[in-house]
Amino acid sequence: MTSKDLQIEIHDTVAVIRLNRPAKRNALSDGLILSVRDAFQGLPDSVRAAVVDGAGDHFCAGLDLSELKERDAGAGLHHSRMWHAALEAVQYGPVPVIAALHGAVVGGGLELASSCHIRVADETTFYALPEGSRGIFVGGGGAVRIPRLIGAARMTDMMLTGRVYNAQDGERIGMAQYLVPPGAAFDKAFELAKRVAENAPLTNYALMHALPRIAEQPADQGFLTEALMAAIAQSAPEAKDRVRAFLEGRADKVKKA
Ligand code: 1HE
Repeated sequence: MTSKDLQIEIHDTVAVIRLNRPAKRNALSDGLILSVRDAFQGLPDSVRAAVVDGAGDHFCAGLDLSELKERDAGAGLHHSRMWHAALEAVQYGPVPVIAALHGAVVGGGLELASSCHIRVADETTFYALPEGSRGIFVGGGGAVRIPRLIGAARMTDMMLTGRVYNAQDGERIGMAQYLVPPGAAFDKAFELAKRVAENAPLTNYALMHALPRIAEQPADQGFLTEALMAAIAQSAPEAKDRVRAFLEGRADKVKKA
C-alpha cells in the first residue's frame, strides 16, 4: 500500500523515505504505517541504504490518536502486530536505515526511530513516550527496542512521569548516535547513508541481521554465530578485493578522529 502521506525518492544507491503529513505532525495512521512497511519491502535492488525523515517541524507525533477507537482485545493485538510487521520491515529489511530526527520524536515516532540502525538528531529534537499519560502502552515494539537503547529504568521513568528528554540529553543517554545543529539532521543522515551504501553488502547484512541476534544470544552461542557470519562475510570476492586494495596501498587508512 502506498499513501500520499509517504514520499519515496531514490537517489542512486540511497532511498529517502519521508513522512509527509506535516499538518498532523506526521502522526502515523494505519495507512501510513502500512505504507512504511510496503516502502521497505518494495525497495529496488539498486538501493543500498535508506534515510527516514519527517516533513515539517517534527519528525513524528506517534500513533494517529484520531484512529484510536474502541478496540476489543483481539483487534488491539492485531493492530500492535501490524506495527511490529511494519517496523520489522525497517529493522530487518534489505538495507541499513538512518533516521534524521528533529522536533517531536514521540510515542510511535520514537518506536519508528528506534527500529532504524543509526539515529541523527538535530538540536530541536525532543523525545517522549506520552502513552503513559494517555492511558495506553507502547505497541510498536518500543518495549523491546527502547530499553536496548536507553535502559528499562529510563523508559519506565519516561512513561510513568511524562519526562521529556531534549536533544543533548537524548544523545547522552543513547537515543541518537549523532547530534547536529538545527536543520542539519537530513544532510548528515544522507551523507552517512551514502557512506554506508559503499560497504560490502554482506557486511551490512551481518550488522543488520546477525549482530542484534548475537547480542541477544548467550555468549557461547554468540561466539559461534559470530564465527559463522565472519566466515561467510570474508569468503565473498568483494572482501578479498577490499583487503587486497588496502595491502597494495590503494585503500584509505584509518585516520585519527
Ligand atoms: C495529531 C497527533 C497525533 C498532533 N494523532 N493527531 N502521540 C502523542 O500523544 C503526541 C500528541 N501530539 C503532541 O503532543 C503535539 O501535537 C506535538 C508536540 C507533536 C506537536 O505540537 P504542535 O503544537 O506543533 O502541534 P499541534 O497543534 O498539537 O497539532 C497540530 C495538529 O496535529 C492538530 O490537529 P488540528 O486538526 O487541530 O490542526 C493535532 O490534533 C494533530 N496531531 N499529534 C493525531 N498523535 C503503536 S502504539 C504507539 C502509541 C503512541 O504513539 S501514543 C502517543 C501519541
